[in-house]
Amino acid sequence: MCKQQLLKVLEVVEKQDTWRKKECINLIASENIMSPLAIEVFSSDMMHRYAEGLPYKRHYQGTKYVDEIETLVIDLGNKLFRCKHYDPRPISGMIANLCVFAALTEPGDKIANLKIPDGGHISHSIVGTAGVRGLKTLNMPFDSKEMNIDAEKLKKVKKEKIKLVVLGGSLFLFPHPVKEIKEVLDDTKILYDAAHVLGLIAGKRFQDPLREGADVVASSSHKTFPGPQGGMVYTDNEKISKQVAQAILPGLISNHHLFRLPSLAITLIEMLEFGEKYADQTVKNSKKLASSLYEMGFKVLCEHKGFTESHQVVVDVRENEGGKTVAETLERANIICNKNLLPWDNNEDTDDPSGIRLGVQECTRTGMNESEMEHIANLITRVIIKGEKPEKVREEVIQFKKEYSKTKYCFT
Ligand code: DSN
Repeated sequence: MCKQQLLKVLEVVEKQDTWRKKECINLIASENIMSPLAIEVFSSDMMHRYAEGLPYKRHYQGTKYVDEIETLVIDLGNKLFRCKHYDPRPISGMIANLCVFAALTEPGDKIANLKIPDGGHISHSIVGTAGVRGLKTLNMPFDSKEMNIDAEKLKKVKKEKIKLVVLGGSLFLFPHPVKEIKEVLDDTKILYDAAHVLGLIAGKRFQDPLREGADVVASSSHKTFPGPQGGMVYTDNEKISKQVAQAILPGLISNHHLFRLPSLAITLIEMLEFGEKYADQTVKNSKKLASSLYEMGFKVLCEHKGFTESHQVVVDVRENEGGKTVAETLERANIICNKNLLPWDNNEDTDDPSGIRLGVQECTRTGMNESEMEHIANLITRVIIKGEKPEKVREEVIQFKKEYSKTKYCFT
């Protein structure tokens, strides 16, 4: 029995590695692949150890090399994101948001957020992390044609007592109007959730939230930023950094999953070296995938704005049987994306929303450029619009993927 289960574990892992890594076109906008070097250092002895606290001020002995790596990570984070206080300890993007909520709000306070169908992440909402903190929420006005926050209309809610504005999100095509919102809500603190676009920010290809007026940035480390799964918070404000540090320990995280740190260090170095080229190609690719899908007959959002300025392409597939069926049909062809709520959906439509969301960052990391985006658009069109059997297209996808087995924009 025991042996059978062991063999099962090995078999399932091998299947995962073959299928998702070697045979699929991966278009989930919140995923990425680490570089070979980052993978190599991922399973160091640090995975077994404890190091509560800050480097060289730990609550445990035996941490001298962890201290060295974490100090390096902090220095590299400050350099890449041009900030003064980079903290890599939050163990996920949601926890990073919670650390900021714990630092800057009290239960009962009100935050301004985006509704989930407008792109807000669940952690910004009362069904998620904001609710766990006991916060109330005020949904910011959203222009679904422009796919952005309506800063003008936000002026009307200025009188509402808002403790924190949360920008950034999961459906994120265009830079948010950080500067305009700072002007409207002057001394209200702004948290910018950079999880989706962190790699583009690092590559100077999206927006620069701290320079535009955000007080603090929280993020995960594994979407457009191709690091190990985890989180981070950064700011220029010393007081906020100390409040966040207090929220981290003793508040929310004891040990901060040390095995991530060497891989994070490698990723930060590689993003300093290759980040601009990678971010640039990512945005070129998303624009090309979007325009190709549009020309082939799909209702891609925001044609009038060039479709996207991020890694994401958003398609309204109500005419094509809806988000659930389209995403499931594409999976049968080994094209992996997710169904997604769009602004005109209700929260309750989660099981079968209007849209699909495609992210090109992982394909870009494997060396795909504009011509490959056109090819992918064609494969999607054949399955969804022309009605070709997904299983037949899957064979072509497997062959196509063989050409893209290496990771680019990194040291080899
Ligand atoms: N919900 C995830 C996504 O945007 O895919 C991120 O946590």
